[in-house]
Amino acid sequence: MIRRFDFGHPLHTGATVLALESEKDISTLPRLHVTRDGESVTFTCPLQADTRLYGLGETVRGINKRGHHYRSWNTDDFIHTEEKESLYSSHNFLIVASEADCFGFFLDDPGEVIWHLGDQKMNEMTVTSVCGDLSLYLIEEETPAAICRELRRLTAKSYLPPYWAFGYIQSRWGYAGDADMREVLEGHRTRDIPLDGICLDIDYMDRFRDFTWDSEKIPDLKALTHRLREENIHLIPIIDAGIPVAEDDPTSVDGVKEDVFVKTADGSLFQAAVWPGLSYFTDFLSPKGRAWFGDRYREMLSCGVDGFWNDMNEPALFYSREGMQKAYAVFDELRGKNLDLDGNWALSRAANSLANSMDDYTAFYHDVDGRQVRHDRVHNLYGFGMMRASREGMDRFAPGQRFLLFARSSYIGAHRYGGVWQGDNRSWWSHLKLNMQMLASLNMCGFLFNGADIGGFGSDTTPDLLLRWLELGIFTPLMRNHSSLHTRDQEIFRFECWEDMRAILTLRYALIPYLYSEFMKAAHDDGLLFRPLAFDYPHDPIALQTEDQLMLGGECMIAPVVEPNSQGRYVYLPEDMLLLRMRSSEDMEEEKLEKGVHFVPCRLNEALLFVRRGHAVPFVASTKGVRSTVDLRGRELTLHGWDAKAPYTLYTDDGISMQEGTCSLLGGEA
Ligand code: MIG
Repeated sequence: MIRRFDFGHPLHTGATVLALESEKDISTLPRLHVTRDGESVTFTCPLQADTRLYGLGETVRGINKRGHHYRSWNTDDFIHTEEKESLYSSHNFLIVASEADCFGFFLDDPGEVIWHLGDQKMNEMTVTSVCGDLSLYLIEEETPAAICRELRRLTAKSYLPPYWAFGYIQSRWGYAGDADMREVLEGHRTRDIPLDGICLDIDYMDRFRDFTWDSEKIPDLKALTHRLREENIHLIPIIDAGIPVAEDDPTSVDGVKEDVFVKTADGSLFQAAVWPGLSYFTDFLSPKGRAWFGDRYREMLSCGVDGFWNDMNEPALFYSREGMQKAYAVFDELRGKNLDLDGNWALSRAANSLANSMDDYTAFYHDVDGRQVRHDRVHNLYGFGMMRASREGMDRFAPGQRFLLFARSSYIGAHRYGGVWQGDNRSWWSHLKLNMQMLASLNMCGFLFNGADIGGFGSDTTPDLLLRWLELGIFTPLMRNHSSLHTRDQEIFRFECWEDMRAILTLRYALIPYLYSEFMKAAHDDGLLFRPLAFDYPHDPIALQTEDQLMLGGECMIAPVVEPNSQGRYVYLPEDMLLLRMRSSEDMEEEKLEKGVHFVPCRLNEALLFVRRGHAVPFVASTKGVRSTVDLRGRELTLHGWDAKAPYTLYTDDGISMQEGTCSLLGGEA
């Protein structure tokens, strides 16, 4: 059951789709004690010793969020260390679960929200809405999974990616055009490493200008997409949020003419720098701004592009002129001085506070239902609006067709427009684990289609880390290897052990029918593709505490190795399961393991999957000659389960339209 409680004057954010009246008497809100301080509203709730807190989508730390504080404030911060309070998205959804009680709530508040989840007082949680204008949706259900299902009913069904988007995607900051595409294509195809997509990063653009491409690097975009498509590869260009301030840029000129950019209090166009230099920012909160931006995708779509990634949409701001003036004033004052501690601080603060500054975020306004609203009060909706704009543009271009779309910044509800990736992680083992844990939290918030940069974005990866990461990546809906400029080459074919990596990739392709099927079932039934063990085994004390294993679909569990130099790991089996120790789709061992704790050996070139007793997972019987998802068509499937009798319901459809698919029963009583 969902109940709505309004505070202050909530804005219409577009996050929810269910028409629910707010309850008149706020004092009937159970469990959460409300206090006010000026504009802000705080919700306080005691935490029992056994209370677990789930949700918050894209955040650092474990699956149980208790014991830390978070801040909903979409931020381009590329160093995701343990203490970070914000990443690129804000997902204000939390589940409070204990033996005695279980409820969840979604704060539809696009401004700043502070979450103290037992980090100040261990037995108390406080959640503060800084602006105090919000709708609180209280969800009361028996189980966390049922609460997540209700959230989805409130915020609509999941986005559906095309089938090919489950294929392996190769990306790198630096890929700019024909030559890079050829090199990546050949690197994979000549070694029979399967591949379905290649990303283009900002360097493909003409001077980082959205909706342009550098004619030297890409003389003919249509020809490029066609050439790649002949190899069953899809081209996935990046689109940034900012539009350059440039009179020779037709997009910019048109946007000014159409009056779609955000403005400052005096009515002038707001400007801040991103990659192309000073830029304008589309008002994604107004229908007019969204329609305009969405239509800009048209030209690339008509050249055959059918996948995009949206970046920099927190929005990230490098600096504004005003911010720069202030910094120069500080530098001028300090020039030539003998700086003591305070002086040093002042110097570095002046330089380091230029980007993403609150001064800039409070300097411009959005048009929300005809009202001018200052950006900071709706900050967390910007990426959501950009996703919505681009997706609606694609829908207008080709109604009923599925496109690949994933974005960096989002808000609850954006899961109906596209997927997300987890942003600029690093080639750190801790981020491999974080990747897995965030999978669970993002699923709870509706983002079934997600993944992290495999191998790590920043820092130099190592072959063992990449291998282990691929061994998790084969299960994630978005399976993209991406790395930063100035880091070591990270494509599979650059490594001495590429054959091991390729062998692991064959597992991905063997599992795509299962992953796709489970994804679509979760999307249609408002279920979760990945769940913490606690969701499925709520009365199992060990399952309640398991943070490094996840249930995947209805049939199985994953427990990837996330530590360096490990030849195996401890795995907790909440019930009897069939262990699949897999080196490739053609090379796996099966072992029946009983409920309990096991040390499971797992060499560097092996991935693990655990199938629940009484269930079966279908694999493509042979992936010989499979170079992309197209080659999976019509292949025979084999069921792997504890016993031969376990059936599996496979969901299939055309993979590209919105047409409903069919379910077929595989196996069963032979
Ligand atoms: O500020 O386009 O998260 O994936 O490669 C860096 C360059 C901008 C950040 C994205 C990353 C991408 C990079 N972008």
